Amino acid sequence: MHGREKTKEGSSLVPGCTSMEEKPGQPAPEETPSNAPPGTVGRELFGYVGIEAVLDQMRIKTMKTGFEFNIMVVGQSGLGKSTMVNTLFKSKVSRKPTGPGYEERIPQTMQLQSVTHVIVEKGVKMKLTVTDTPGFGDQINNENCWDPIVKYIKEQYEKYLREEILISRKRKIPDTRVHSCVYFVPPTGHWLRPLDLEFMRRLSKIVNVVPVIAKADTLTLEERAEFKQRIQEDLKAHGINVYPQEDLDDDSDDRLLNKKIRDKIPFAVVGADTEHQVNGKRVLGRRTKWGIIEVENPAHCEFPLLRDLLIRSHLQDLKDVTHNVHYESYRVQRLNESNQLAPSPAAGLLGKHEMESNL
Ligand SMILES: Nc1nc2c(ncn2[C@@H]2O[C@H](COP(=O)(O)OP(=O)(O)O)[C@@H](O)[C@H]2O)c(=O)[nH]1
Ligand SMILES: [Mg+2]
Repeated sequence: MHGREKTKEGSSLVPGCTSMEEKPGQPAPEETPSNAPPGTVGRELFGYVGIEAVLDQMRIKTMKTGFEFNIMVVGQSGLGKSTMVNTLFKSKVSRKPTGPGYEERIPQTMQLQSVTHVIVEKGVKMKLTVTDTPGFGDQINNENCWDPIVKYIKEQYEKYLREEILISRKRKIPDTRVHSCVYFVPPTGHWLRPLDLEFMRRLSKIVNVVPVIAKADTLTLEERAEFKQRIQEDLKAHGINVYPQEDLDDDSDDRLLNKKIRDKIPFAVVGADTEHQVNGKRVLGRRTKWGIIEVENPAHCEFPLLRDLLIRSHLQDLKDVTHNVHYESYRVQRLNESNQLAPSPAAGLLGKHEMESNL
């Protein structure tokens, strides 16, 4: 399975073509020896092909169509999920103007709700959607508290699948699939609770899970480091494969880069949607008795690492893994089920009741 298929400049586009240094415009040598090994014929015949021009075409196309990226936040009530959604949108991703000391009232989240912002930067358009989920953990019995979230994630795969199997497909299928699910761990400083382990175990099978230590300002730096290590051990011991999944690293470059990230996960984050004046600059932060904790300052917390991973360095990889691994296993499972249930695959897939009973 190829989770991380990336197009690297000048590399694997056409494996046999090594004649990039040949000058454009030069006539291709025609005299291909008849005993040439198979595979060299095309190269000899075409000479310089100019395949790297495809990179410009891809860039222009992406700029024109833009791209969609969907994040979901999950975790117990009161851990700062809704605040984090606001932090993401108010931080340098797309700074919304707010007055000093401005505080937006965050109502308690009662149902799944999505906020979408279209961000245009240097001509590239990104539609960023963050889905906020109601917290859990308030009930005495938390059994099956993951059901609505798992259902939502699968419903988005189902929507995509239904568009994909249509005979006349849309040129671009709207993508509401969750590309990354940020899981908030309470800052207890102890081990992971069985509830969090079970929740993440289930989620990690269907979506890219990025765990974070919530409200990290309530822990000292030493406590954060210790807790982080315990969580890493706990996840490993329980076989929970969070993002970036080790078994999906394609090559040594990937391994090197992702190892650094894996060592830092879960990020110890602080959320805030209030701006303060610090040294003449407006910063997003939380006022505490020790001063202002700046959420965008890497010396204060790891929110910048989370944002960079999601929106900068790993955005395309999160999308690739969602499509090639998570969506793919959903698709295979659904088509297998339909084949067993119905004489024709499409007939099975299009049965509404069947879909609902499967979610
Ligand atoms: N100390 C601290 N408090 C936070 C942080 N993020 C949010 N809060 C506060 O925690 C409370 C619950 O936040 P909310 O975003 O509604 O949590 P949700 O239930 O997970 O959506 C609010 O009073 C927030 O101001 C944080 O990083 N640190
Ligand atoms: Mg909330």
